[in-house]
Amino acid sequence: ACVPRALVMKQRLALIGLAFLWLLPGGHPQQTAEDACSLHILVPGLKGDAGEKGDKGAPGRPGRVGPTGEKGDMGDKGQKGSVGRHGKIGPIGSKGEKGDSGDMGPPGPNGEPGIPCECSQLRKAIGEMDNQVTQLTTELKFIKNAVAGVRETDSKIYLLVKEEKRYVDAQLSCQGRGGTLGMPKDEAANGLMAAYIAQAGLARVFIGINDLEREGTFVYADRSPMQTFSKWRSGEPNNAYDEEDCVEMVASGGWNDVACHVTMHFLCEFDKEHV
Ligand SMILES: [Ca+2]
Ligand SMILES: [Ca+2]
Repeated sequence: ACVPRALVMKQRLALIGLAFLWLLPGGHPQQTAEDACSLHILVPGLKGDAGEKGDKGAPGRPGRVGPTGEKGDMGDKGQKGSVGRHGKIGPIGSKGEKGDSGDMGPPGPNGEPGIPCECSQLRKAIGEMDNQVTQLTTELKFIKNAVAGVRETDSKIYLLVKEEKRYVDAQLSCQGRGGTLGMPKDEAANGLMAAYIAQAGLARVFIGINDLEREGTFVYADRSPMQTFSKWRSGEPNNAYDEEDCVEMVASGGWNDVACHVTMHFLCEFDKEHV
């Protein structure tokens, strides 16, 4: 009854082990089980007096974490912190709208005096430009006439120039464009020129026939002599007042000798080869 249960179990196991050992041939009997039994089978003595109080023990291990407590009241607001560092530079913004124009600035200082001009050269240049303007104006008139319409045959182009000129100037004007005053050398050419004059609504124009060099001997503007063909109106040429050395054509196609210094419109002709 004094032996604890665990010890009894040990004793039984020891006895079984002992029985095995006895059965084994040449085996050595073991004393261990018997010793262990003798050690444990002790009779307790009388209870002694209470010992002195021992020293305080070492602190125990921390206990388990307790359940979450109830939420406490909010504390007072803390003090404002110091200003933080500058942040990074942000992305470039979109382009703004165009602003209003600024006020006009003050006038700048006067410039330094210029170098005296080569006035004679400038005058010469200006004079040349004036001439060019005059030339271009004349050219423009010619082009206007040309746009108004020309007449042409297989070999010739005829142009009525609606500028009033004396015979010599009229001839020069035609020559300046590479032609001469119109020279009707046959019926066909004369008819065409007459129709042209009539359609233009003109009464008379200078044509390229004259007897300037030798009275009574009419030649064409290119100095070629009269051939068999002529279209003198009746009674012409009459050399009236002894001064009629140039020739006009009237709208019907007839010729008449007239004074060269009178001014009237004129008719130029151009060889197509030379245009
Ligand atoms: Ca004459
Ligand atoms: Ca006459």
